[in-house]
Amino acid sequence: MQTTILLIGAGGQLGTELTQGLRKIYGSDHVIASDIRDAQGALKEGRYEKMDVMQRDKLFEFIKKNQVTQIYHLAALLSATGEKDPRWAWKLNMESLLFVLEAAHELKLHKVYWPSSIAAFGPTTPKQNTPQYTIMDPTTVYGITKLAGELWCEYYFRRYGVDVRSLRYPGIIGWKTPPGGGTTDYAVDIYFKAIKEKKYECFLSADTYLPMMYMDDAVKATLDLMEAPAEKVKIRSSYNVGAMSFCPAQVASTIKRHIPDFQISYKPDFRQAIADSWPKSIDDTPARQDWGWKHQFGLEEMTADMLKNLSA
Ligand code: AKB
Repeated sequence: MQTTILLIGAGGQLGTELTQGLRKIYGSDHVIASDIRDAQGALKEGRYEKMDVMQRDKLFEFIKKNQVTQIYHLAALLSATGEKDPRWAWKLNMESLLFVLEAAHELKLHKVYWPSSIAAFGPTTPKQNTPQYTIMDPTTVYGITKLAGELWCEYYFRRYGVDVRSLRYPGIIGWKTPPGGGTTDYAVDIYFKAIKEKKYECFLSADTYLPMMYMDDAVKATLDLMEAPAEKVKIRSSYNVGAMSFCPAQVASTIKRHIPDFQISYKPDFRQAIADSWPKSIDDTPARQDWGWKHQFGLEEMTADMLKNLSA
């Protein structure tokens, strides 16, 4: 049977770029982007379905009708927006994952991808080089859904043999689509504002270190994991993946080397407590050993690429 991939939540920051990456590999006819909203930008250039993942029957019907073989399920409320409506964040993030896992089992899909996050860790997790296996005590509803979701993925793999794969993303930084409601969003906003206004007011304090990754690396990590032979994917909850770790003051001084009159000020809000509960850097040895994960971008290379693309 040929491969047909459905991306759910494709209109988001990562979904838009993953759709483009998958279309390059499998061809536009074999990749269906979907989201609750109408298609935007590059998503219009291929197959697109306006779809609400919470409508289980319609989702199942669509999968059958289109002979979908793989799902990338990216729809979720992130850490900051989740705190505004915890009950809805729980319902959307958990029920949609269960619908996708049930579909994978009942309709015999070949593979499922679901993203976890550093938000699955918490205040008593070791903060430096956070290991793959350690204390996980998330404080946000988003983090709770990520930890529970990881356990559900592993359960479906062990009990039903569903080939489900997952990564614990750090903050992801890209220039094509703005992020939507996360705590790491400052690291994207700062570049947009540096170009437009030459100044930025940051909602985290100057020395808040967090693990981060450039979009190109995030897409590469996801595709590398999904293309790896099943026997190499030894962790079926979710893999730690790292690339770099920095704080707002470091991004600001890197930007200043390109835009000397750039100014940053700090006004921490409720997102500070969320950031303080997360790891500062990640140990991703199992991902590197099992399926060869290797990042390419550090802060300097990413800053040069972000500013070049945003200016253009
Ligand atoms: C967020 O900040 O909520 C996300 C994440 C780290 O999962 N970017």
